Amino acid sequence: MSDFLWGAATAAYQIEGAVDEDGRGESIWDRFCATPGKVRAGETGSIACDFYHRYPEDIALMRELGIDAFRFSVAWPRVIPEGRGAVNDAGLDFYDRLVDELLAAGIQPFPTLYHWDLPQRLEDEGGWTARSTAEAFVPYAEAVVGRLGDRVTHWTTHNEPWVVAWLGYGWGEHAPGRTSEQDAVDAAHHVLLSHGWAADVIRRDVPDARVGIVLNLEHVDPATGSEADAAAAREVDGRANRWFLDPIFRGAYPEDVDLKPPVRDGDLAAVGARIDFLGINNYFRFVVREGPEIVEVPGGTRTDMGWEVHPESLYKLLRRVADEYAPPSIYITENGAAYADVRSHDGGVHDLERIDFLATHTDAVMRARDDGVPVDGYFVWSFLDNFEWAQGYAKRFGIVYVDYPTLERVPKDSFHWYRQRIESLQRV
Ligand code: IFM
Repeated sequence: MSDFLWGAATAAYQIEGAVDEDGRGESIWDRFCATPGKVRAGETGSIACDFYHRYPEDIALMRELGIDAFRFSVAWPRVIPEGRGAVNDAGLDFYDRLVDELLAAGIQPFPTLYHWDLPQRLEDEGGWTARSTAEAFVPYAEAVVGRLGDRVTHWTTHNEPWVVAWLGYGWGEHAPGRTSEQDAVDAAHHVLLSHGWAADVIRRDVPDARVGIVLNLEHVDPATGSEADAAAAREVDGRANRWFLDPIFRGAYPEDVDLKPPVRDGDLAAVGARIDFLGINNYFRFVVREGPEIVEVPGGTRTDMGWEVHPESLYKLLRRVADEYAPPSIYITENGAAYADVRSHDGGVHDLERIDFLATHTDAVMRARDDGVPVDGYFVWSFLDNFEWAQGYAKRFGIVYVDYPTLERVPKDSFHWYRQRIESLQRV
């Protein structure tokens, strides 16, 4: 079991704060948060967990936890504040220090180049609906890789292109808040294209690089045994899963999904170029009936996000991805649960539901691995409670509680449970 990586995941805008420091430019999330009515209670990421200043203390906690790897994202507006053009060395310095501190603690850095904080300047020029944003991603990747590539081997280009496209451009629930189906489709294609182009640059500049992309994938069950429900489930699967898996692994969008991406000659070869690993983020399954309509199954337990707890679906998802797409390696790059955690009289946070969630989901991952799925690591979402996008700070996903008024960190019971789980499996 020693080659299996146990980790924890985060993202820049959700934890860093320090939005006006060291030359960082404005991101679409700064703008979205400043727009009344977009984020719960008008909350913003301007302080968040103050990870920008407190990362040494947090890495000390990671060390106590015993994780092998830490997944974080790099903020494009820190590195190239205007999106394209001048590189801001002070922004890169932060990630340089972070990587050094992680390595000194014996923790492998797993950076993601894009976790949703597009420089606002690029959004003003069309954002991900414009091919020029995919072009701008390449020099940004070059700048980051040029600085960190001597110490970082595992590189992720994007986090959850489906969310970028549909929540950001299709349904307006995330920054930049647009509501057009065609914008979502254009954005998704340009995100995937920029992944392919950046992957080339990473391989060129980092000889031993392992390059991947992170997709949010969900197992889909039809609500009944009817043919109509099966067809509806296939439709949902097409838009949520196959529309991203097919171009990455087969170099083609699925023909049964009626969406028209702005594909030019050579694009699909770039998107479909070999990856070294697939990152899978998974939180729930879909149950679908004719419509298609996503339905809530009565009974069962749900997290504070209202998401059904269904570990068997993670097992099925992993088997299916391995059987149909054969990625050389898979990391569970996010899995976890939000619960309404409180600090109790004894000062601790007794998050038994999260422990149960993590125990059953890590069991499902290990079962898939035993059955031959090439899963090489598991990253819990999240290390810290953090800014949960449009839900602000109301949803707590961390295994470390953050007392926002003081920014004090309090390891939850799940932190101690995870430490033991890592320790016991490392010994196997
Ligand atoms: O907080 C997010 C993260 O940024 C991306 N994946 C899902 C998490 C929980 O919603």
